[in-house]
Amino acid sequence: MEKRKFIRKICLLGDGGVGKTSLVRRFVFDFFSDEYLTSFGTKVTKKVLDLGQIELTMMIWDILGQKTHKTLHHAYYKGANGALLVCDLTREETIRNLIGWRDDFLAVVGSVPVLPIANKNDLEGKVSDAILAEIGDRLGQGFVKTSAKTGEGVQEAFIRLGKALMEGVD
Ligand code: G3D
Ligand code: MG
Repeated sequence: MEKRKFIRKICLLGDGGVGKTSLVRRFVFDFFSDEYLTSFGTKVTKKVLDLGQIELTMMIWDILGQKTHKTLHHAYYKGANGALLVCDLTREETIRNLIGWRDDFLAVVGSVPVLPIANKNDLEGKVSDAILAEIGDRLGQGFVKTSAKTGEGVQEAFIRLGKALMEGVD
């Protein structure tokens, strides 16, 4: 049977240096063939996911530079269908800041799936699971732990968001 095809926009949100660009690079093998820059400093990369009966083309929007949720252009969020909220497990403030990233994003796009990602799981000096659980509660779901360096959890994170985007589509 022919697969049903969908195209969805997702944003990578989170403080500078948490590993957003590294996660995209790890996830998307054909990184150099399918990218373009927007005029307001964003890189967009395309990745096709095979989700059984569904072929989902993810347009992955990545902010360039060290923007904060307060300085980010709303054109970055506009039309997004979901987001990965990325923090650095060794820097507590990047975890707490995800609340602001989430709130600003949802204020622009409405109610869409977001998935919290705790990156740099390969490093020493990580914050306690109690802190992750506290912020996870406030975000409404637990963190997926990843390492863009080793690849741990990276496919799982994007595929989990992809499936959430396709929920309700039959
Ligand atoms: P950003 O796009 O969120 O700003 P980057 O973050 O992807 O540019 O990553 C920032 C730095 O963290 C980079 O190091 C990158 O190699 C490193 N990094 C990203 N993900 C991981 C990870 O999972 N584990 C480890 N150990 N490092 C990671 P540099 O030195 O280039 O600044
Ligand atoms: Mg980056």
